Amino acid sequence: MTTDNGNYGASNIQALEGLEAVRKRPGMYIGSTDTKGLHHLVWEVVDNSIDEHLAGYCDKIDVIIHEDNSITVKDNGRGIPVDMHPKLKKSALEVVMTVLHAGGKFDKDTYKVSGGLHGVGVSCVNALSEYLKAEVYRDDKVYEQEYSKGKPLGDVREVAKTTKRGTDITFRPDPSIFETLEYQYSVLHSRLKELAYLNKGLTLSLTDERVTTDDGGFKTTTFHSEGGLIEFVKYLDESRTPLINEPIYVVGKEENVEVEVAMQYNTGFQEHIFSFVNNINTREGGTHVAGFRRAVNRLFKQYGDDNGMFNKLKFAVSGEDFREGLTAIVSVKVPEPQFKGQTKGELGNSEVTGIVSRAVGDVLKYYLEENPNQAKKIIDKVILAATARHAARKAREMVQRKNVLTGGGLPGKLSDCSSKDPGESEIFLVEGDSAGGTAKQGRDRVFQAILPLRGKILNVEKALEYKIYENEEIKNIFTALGVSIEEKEGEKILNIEKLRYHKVVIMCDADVDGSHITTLILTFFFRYMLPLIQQGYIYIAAPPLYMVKKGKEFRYCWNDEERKEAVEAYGGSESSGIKIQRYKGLGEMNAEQLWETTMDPTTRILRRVTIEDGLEADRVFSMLMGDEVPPRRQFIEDNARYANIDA
Ligand code: 0RA
Repeated sequence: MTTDNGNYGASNIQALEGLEAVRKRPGMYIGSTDTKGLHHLVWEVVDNSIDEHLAGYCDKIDVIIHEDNSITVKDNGRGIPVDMHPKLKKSALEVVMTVLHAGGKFDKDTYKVSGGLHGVGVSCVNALSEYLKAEVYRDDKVYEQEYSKGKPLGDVREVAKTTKRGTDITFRPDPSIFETLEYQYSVLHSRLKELAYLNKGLTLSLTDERVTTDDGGFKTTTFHSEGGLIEFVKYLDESRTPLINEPIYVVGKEENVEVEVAMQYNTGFQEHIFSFVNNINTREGGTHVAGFRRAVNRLFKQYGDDNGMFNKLKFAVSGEDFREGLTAIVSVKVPEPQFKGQTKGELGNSEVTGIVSRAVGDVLKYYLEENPNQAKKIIDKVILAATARHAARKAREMVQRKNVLTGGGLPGKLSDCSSKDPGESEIFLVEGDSAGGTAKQGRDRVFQAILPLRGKILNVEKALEYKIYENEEIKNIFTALGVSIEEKEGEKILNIEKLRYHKVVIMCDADVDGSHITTLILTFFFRYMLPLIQQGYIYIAAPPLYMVKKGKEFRYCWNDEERKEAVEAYGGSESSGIKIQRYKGLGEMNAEQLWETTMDPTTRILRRVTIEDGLEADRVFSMLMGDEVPPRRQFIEDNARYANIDA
């Protein structure tokens, strides 16, 4: 950490665009005005503080949620400059806060999070805040300026002397812009935790002043990682059994590109590669991931060949065999990242492939030479993976060929709808044959199809891949939906061009077994049909929990609060002529009831399945469906209040 202020002057800051545009079309700048956009405001400010850390000037960032859902982000960076901007005749602080894209850091040699993927600058946060205060600790003085909807409420003032250095930004999002104003602790928590792993040595904290603890303080968590990515990989693999004793760790730097990788093999079958560029999660990978894969393929292939370890195999090993049971984090810092792809989640800089490949290759070469026992464990697993892949392909081809032979025959258990327009068609995956029967009677057969699933479907998290393609229920899901797995250049891809329904609705009982089955089905979609989730085709039906009845009048209720309201509306306490029926299963409703509560598009509640945080989703699925019991129990305890536990 250095303590000087660098060679920064106000003239570096350029004025570009007005803030009215941001208020007129906020979605253009922060993506949306829903809860995602609301949280985006925090990341915009935190990103600027992280930049200070990357530049070597900041090792502490505090985020506070105040009681009124306003936010303060404090850092001990250099402090936003306050000197006069020569052209604009305004303080640099005012320029940074009121002029779009005036972040002020145009130095190409520094790594920037802000101005990267979502970076639109703190001025956007200012424009979208009913109130904002910037406090700057710089040159032994405290400066302050306040704003409303992006407009200064006065000049920058010197308000005190100080020995501190840094910036505090407090903002209250504008209620006329945002659909919701409530900050979610868990959302801020998971990203700040991730940032701690990605920036070892940096301390971040989150305080929630809306929640007081038993000792009278506020709910607060501090994030700090000395082990960085090594600890991150261990955390992600928490509920998996490691294959090698310690993660393999890579650091390297070439042409101003910093490379950091941690990788661990576990005894499972999935590949989990997460990647970051300047701390931003690149969901679609890119050149850095390509470089990593190249090195893994090259080094393990070479090692296996040199030692005659693949001699017994009757077919060639392929790239994915080297990545089965591999969990890795590839993090690079690139001065001028180019993002491409549909959601700008893919790194495009071509020079990065070679740089990562060399850095990882050097370490792996050394590792394999020095650790022959670990190397053997990995290569044995690669051989097993190749064998299993061969079997899985045969099983898959068999299923898919059979479909072609029988004219793409649909599963016998499917009661299809008459519409052939996927845009209006829905399929209900229903727990059990009996509820399936009721759903079949209750549905609108024009656009609603029913596929009953027998009991608990296979836990794909634990099963070998070929078992999955041989499983009756899973085969039925593939054929009913009209999707298939194809191989292109050795990579498996899901072909959803012929998807037959744009709503795939999981409909299970509202009890513990039902939740378990829902989770099993979701795990399957997450691991094998992820694009369907990503494109918003997967839904969960919400059958009611109660019917409250008095005489001929009745109401359906989806939670305990509604039940209480209904009882009150009928003018009584629960015992006084009021009947309450608790629906334990779909089977307790008749066809008409199931239609009007759960299937009728005009009255039903459907919850669309979305993925907020890919890394966390991955970890949670593995934990819920994996072998280790203690983390699962902990998760269920922590989240019990979200679920309806049925004793
Ligand atoms: C412009 C220039 C410099 C730093 C910052 C802005 C800055 C912005 C934020 C937002 C939150 N915390 C921040 N910390 C710094 C460079 C300053 C210099 O060179 O002295």
